[in-house]
Amino acid sequence: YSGTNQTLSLLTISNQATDTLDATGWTIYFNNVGTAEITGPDTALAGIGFINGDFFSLSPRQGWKPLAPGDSVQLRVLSRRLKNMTDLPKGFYLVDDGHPEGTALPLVIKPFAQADSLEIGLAARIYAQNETITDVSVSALLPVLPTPVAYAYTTGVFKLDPTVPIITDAAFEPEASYLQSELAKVLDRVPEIAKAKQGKALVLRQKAGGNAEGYSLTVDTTGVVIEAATRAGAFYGIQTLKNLLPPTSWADKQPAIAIPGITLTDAPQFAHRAVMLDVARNFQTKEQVMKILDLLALYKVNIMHFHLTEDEAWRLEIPGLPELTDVGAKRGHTLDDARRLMPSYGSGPDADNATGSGFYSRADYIELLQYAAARHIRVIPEIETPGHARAAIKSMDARYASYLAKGDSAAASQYLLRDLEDQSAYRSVQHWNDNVINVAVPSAYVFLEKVVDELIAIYKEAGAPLETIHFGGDEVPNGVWERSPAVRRLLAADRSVPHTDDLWHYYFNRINKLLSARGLYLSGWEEIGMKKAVVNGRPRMVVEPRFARENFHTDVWANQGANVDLAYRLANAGYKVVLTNVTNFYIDLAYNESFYEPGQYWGGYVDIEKLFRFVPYDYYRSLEEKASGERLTAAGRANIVGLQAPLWSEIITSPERMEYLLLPKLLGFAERAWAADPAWASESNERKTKALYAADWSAFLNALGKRELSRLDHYGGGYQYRIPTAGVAQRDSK
Ligand code: NAG
Repeated sequence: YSGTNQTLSLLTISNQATDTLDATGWTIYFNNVGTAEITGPDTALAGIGFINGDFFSLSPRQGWKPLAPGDSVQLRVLSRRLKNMTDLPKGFYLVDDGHPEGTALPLVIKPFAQADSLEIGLAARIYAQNETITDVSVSALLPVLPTPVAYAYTTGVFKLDPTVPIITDAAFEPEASYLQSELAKVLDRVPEIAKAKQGKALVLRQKAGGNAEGYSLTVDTTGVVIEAATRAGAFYGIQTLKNLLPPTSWADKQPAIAIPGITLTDAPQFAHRAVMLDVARNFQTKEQVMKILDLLALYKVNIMHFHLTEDEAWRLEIPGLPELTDVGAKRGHTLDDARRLMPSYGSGPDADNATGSGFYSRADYIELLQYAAARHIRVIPEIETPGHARAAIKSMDARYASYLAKGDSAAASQYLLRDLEDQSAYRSVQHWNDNVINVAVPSAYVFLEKVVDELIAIYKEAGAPLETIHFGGDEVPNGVWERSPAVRRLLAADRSVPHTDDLWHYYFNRINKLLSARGLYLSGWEEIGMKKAVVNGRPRMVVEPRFARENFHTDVWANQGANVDLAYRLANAGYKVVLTNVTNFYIDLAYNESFYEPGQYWGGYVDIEKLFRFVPYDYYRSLEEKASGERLTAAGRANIVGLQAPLWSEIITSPERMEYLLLPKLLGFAERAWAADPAWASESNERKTKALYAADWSAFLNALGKRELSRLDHYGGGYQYRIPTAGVAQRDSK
């Protein structure tokens, strides 16, 4: 039963084993998003205890009767309101004398009747929404998504077959081999790369001038010509050519493929078109990341922001700091020993859990960087600090303990990330009380410098570009550092840091210097450009212009409440801004309010239209509720460097789930990041805006539904996607 704020659920524990579950001597552990308690008379039977993060225990109380094989017991549990399946507890396992390492308990979920009745209203609303979409005939579809700058279909069809060679200017040789390998997937023989043009050909030609990533493309009966100034431009011309092939071409190799004649010119609206992958909360293999990189390239995304470190894991091998991956990349049953981290997000007792544990070796990462670079995708690594850093902190604690045991106290504390005497008390947004690096201990900088230098070396060896390292900065909880002797010593010794609140700038100043000394610039979440202040008697975060001139890049995400205009305030103050708005771009948010739809919803629901309708230079127009605030100045406008869609992975426990959340939302994102601002984005007459928008949205959705989904079925072995605009969630979604 769900009320406005709470849900009462029944937890049934049934003994399917052959032994009796005794009255004492066992504990069941599980993960849950908020606190939950056993309620009513059942409190006599068992109690739920909070451990840390999202980790809980359930243990018997005096009233518990031994549970014979085949018997079950029901416990009433009160929790915050469970709105969708993502809110349900998971990762149950039992620890007792017979199972000291824990044994996973299968979980069966039985949704309550109320959940189904909600689906009916939702279906009706979506049905009405779908009725406004007009039909576009297949011959009039947009030729390619994201929408190109200009195009015209011409008569005449080009018959592509393996005898047609690829002819390239020297500058585009790598792109020519890429094209060759892509065509090898659709043609039954591999076309040649030839020197001179005789007859039909696929031509890659360098032509100076124009946008750095722009290109032009012509298809006629004699072949295909792609012209571009840069390798990136040629690469995007090739992506368009791939998109012009009938989607089923990717299903089977064929002797020939017909491509309709077209002339097309194109260039991106933004130079920074980023998708963020969080592989820390749940891990994804190198192969799966490569599969995603192929998809990003197909839709002209050029940056992968790689969220490699978190409270719940550290996913990259750093030579010289083996604990980061020996301990920090492993989750399994523990209440905190020095071998692994406790379970999170349902990862369970098994330290070999495929998404709870795992990391990229240095060689894996180099391979990923090279794979991305060949697809003109830059990989921005994120090292989350000073908050969201529990895995690193625990790993360095483990290192400390092992060197101390060997009697080497200098080596023990070399990279320590906390003040051992710190008495500060806090809880992070994700409920950790031990996830913030102490920025006053000198060893923290020794650690960060080591990580930065190793990262630089990895990129160098891969031959991949590295311009910035993202240092996180989000969600540092109140209360940190306040009762730390190391902080007190720093405040006393350094006049530039008069107060704990000034530690923020002390810290990012040092990180900035560390990076700029190595020719890199600093990126972070919006908080790196802000400071704590008191406004109208209330504590509030305000823009701190101090670093604006240092070329900091901020990813502005929490555009809600008093911060609805924060992105524009930061841009106007001089910060380079990547619009990462939770309300429109957080693709980890559930598609809609269906109980069966996986995803978070703290920033609202995000379906494909939320991404499609985003207006970068006036995003108040894109919000569900009327909002206004500071507007972009001319200088501020120049500081909007691009757009970003993050995919946080708290609930992404399989590659299928990852693709389901990413697709087809990614296409809505690519449209806004690449295509020019549509006419409806700046039209002031409301009636005209609506009409222009309706036509555009229909054009986009028809191209998506009548062509792109079929491509996603076949391209790269096929991707899982959610059917766009359909009201009721696909219940078989893993
Ligand atoms: C925010 C957190 C992030 C979390 C996400 C889920 C940012 C910058 N921080 O609370 O750690 O995974 O939301 O949507 O987004």
